[in-house]
Amino acid sequence: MKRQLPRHLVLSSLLLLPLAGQAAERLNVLCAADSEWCELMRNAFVKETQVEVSMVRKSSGEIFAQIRAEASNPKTDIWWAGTGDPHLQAAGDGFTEVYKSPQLDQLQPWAQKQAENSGYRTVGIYAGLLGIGYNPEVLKQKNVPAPKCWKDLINPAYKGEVQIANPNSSGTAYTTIATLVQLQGENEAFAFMKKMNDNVSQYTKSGSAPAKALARGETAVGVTFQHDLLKEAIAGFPVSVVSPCEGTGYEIGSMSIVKGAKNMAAAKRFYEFALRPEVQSLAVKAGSFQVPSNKTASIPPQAPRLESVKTINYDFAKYGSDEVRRRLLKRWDDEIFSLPR
Ligand code: S7P
Repeated sequence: MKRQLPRHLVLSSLLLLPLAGQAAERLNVLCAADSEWCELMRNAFVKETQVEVSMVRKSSGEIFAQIRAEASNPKTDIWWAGTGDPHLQAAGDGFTEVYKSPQLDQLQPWAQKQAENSGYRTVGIYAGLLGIGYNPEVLKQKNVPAPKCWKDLINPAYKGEVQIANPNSSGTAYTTIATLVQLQGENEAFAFMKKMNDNVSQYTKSGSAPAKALARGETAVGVTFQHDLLKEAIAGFPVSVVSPCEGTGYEIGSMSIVKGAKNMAAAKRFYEFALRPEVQSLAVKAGSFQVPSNKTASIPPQAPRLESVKTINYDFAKYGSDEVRRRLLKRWDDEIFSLPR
């Protein structure tokens, strides 16, 4: 004889089915901005959408390496923030998804250009200027002058007093190499970096670490983004910001959806969320002073503006290409990182 469940149990199990089947929406984010801003974005998105977000902060080069390693079985859905070159390299290598946001025409021309350059596999979310920082108190103690130009970084007076990141992990440091190469020519830039190596105390993992070391008085001079230096200065630390006299490079901080993302719908929700003007305007609450890409987002009054200093005409398509980024990083490993310090 067939055994049957009591009728009331069958009904209640049926009623439970859609609930049980409806797993909470999830999203895995790799974030390359300052951890305070990453956290703010995560909390704001969770509050609005109730999506379960797992977010990890890493430097741009590290994220690129992770996404490349996971390409056949992606664990990440969206890569938010970080310098644009590795986003462009990932686009060129086919690791990221083509997606054209309906908000694209609301973005600054440089953010739209970043999307075009990548075949719409990435998009600009903010812009930031590269610079040199110094701690005036440390310089005074050592009785050395403040740097004004890139060329000052090879002054022997700064021996052991310069911090800059390792370009393999750090997008900031790769932006610096690409900037020096565009300003001086490739061989000249490598000769310059060799001389600068005599002054470098350490190549940090993260690009903003030199700004934090300056704030703590652990180094006299650091190369990093001007907004990361400004964050320390605004927090009250003795950090001064210099836009190098020869001209400087800049980043188009970017965002990309990972190809084959397991949570594609949630990734697109986050993408649209991150392009909205009121969401971009939140950055200042986390002490992030980049220029936002949405034309109607508010620009923090302290934000270093691209048009206010001498900038190079940064060739993002070239320096974000797989061939050029890979080659410059290898050359840096072979010719600079291998040198004694
Ligand atoms: O802190 C903000 C910021 O400078 O961090 C991003 C950049 O990837 C720095 O991290 P790494 O150099 O460690 O990769 C920039 O995009 C952003 O402006």
